[in-house]
Amino acid sequence: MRGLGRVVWAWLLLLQLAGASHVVYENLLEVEAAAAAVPPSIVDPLLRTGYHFQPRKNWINDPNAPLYYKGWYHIFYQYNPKGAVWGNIVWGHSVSRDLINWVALKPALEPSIPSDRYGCWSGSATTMPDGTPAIMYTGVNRPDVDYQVQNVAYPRNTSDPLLREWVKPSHNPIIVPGGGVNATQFRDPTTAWRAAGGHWRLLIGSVSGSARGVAYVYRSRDFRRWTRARRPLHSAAATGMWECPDFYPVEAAGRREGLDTSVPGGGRPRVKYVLKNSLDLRRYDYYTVGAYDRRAERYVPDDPAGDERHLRYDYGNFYASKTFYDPAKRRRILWGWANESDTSADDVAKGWAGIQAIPRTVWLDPSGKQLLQWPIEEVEALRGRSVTLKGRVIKPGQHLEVTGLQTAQADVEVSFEVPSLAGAERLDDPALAGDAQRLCGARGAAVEGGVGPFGLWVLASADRRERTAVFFRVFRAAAAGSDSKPVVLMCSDPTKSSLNPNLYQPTFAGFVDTDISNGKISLRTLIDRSVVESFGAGGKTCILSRVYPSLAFGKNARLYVFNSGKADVKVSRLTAWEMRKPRMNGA
Ligand SMILES: *[C@@H]1O[C@H](CO)[C@@H](O)[C@H](O)[C@H]1NC(C)=O
Ligand SMILES: *[C@@H]1O[C@H](CO)[C@@H](O)[C@H](O)[C@H]1NC(C)=O
Ligand SMILES: *[C@H]1O[C@@H](CO)[C@H](O)[C@@H](O)[C@@H]1NC(C)=O
Repeated sequence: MRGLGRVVWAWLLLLQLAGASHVVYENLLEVEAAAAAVPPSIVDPLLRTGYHFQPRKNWINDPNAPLYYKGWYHIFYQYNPKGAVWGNIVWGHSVSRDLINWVALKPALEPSIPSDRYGCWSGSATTMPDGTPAIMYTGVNRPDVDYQVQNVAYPRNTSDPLLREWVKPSHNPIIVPGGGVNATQFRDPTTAWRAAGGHWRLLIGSVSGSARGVAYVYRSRDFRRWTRARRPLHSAAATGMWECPDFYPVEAAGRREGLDTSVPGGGRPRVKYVLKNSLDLRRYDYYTVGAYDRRAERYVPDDPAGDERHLRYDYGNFYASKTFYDPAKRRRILWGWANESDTSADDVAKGWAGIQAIPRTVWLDPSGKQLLQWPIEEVEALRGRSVTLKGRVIKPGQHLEVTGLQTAQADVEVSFEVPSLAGAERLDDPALAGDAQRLCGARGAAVEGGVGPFGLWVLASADRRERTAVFFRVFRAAAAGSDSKPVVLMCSDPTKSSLNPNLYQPTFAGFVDTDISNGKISLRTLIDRSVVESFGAGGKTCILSRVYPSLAFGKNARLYVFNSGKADVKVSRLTAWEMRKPRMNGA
């Protein structure tokens, strides 16, 4: 609308200057017609998310120090109280009984002491033996250089379950760079864990030399004086700065129960460890599963090539994540930040930027090789009206609309069955075979395949000019003999998600390490106006995309199942639920 106004106004001005000539008037009509075809602004409030975490307005990034205390869940977040772009960062603070309905409190940490005067950056919470939480966070203490130190803060009143006030003791900063550590690349302390003799350990992310990512170990007896261990817990060449490291134990294969970060490791051979780093170079979160040698204070990934294999929590828009152990339900929960995919100018006009992905329960897959992730069960309390389809066969080139409910804000679970995998395409280009994102870029949702692409078109317009495709594609592995396992690719393709220009709309994709020889695979997608957050094969592969439809929003958003392969695909069962809006920080 604003665009149209500006163009017409410019032409009217020209008209006045030129005199009302016939030619100019004709041009004006043409310009007006062209402008009317420009889609509506992405500032529309119908594109603001309904049930994903965000403050009432302004910019957010990393989730910080998630914790549970006296019946309340707390989430802190990097927050700009003054606008919808990064800057003026403080620790926003919200509390919840159920991780779904949120109440915003005043910021918990703001620059106020010499060691955080120029920044209160990311950090983590650790529960002391007496049950009191402590927050460790990075402060910037110089105006000219981005010099990073680590500080601690404690609750002023431990009787207050909302932990409204935080105190920074005078012995801050408690960790300063030194001994060859790059002071401008030294941040994001982890939750501390207890080692032998009750001593504390924690990690700080850094980079050594130009590109070796490093997680340094610090030790303390009293949580006050910290010294760096001679060798880092782990490091890897060519990975760049390791932001927001996270390190935690998981129960061996298949047990969903979470473990406290300080779980005693001795005598528990069935405990594995996960090390996650947010790679500043790539802006995604990568993890490995491995063993923690407490004596040597070293972490060794099970897969020797793990640091290059690039397992990701999420193959889409998901960064700076952090887990915490929830003692109330004995599970480990993952929070991660998803930024916007529009322009900064759009964000300023909207007045907000950034959301947190739906909190996910994480546990180790029975294979022991990767994690599984699933939206916390509390999300299901938001489910409203639903529609179920059963046993519907989608023929090649066909699609099926799911009608009878609004789907701009919805939760969809589908079980697919492919009767025959015989027609699967051969995956013979080695450059694509090892790179899911490139493979999906080359064989997107619109490229006909053998088995697949099949899946969902979400946030689709009635004419389907706009649609975001979330889908699978099955390939026959090329090299290793005819009996090798079929390769399953999962993609989120937003290249047709909006008629609006200037959006960042990359195809995101990951391989799904699942045995599809019985033809079965499932998909769950949480749709939330400008978020499409998908979980393939029970949470083996997850992809979050941000999209801003110009037609397919509000009541106009439609949902379809599609099959653009050459083989039949059966929807054994599909249930879609409308999702209610929870209390969200007063918005
Ligand atoms: C501490 O918090 C409790 C519970 O909210 C409150 O009743 C008490 O007045 C607080 N004490 C102080 C000193 O603020
Ligand atoms: C520290 O890191 C920055 C950013 O990567 C780099 O420019 C600088 O050269 C590094 N300093 C040292 C002493 O390695
Ligand atoms: C999110 O925004 C896109 C588009 O601007 C950038 O390309 C990403 O790098 C960015 N992601 C993060 C984690 O900052």
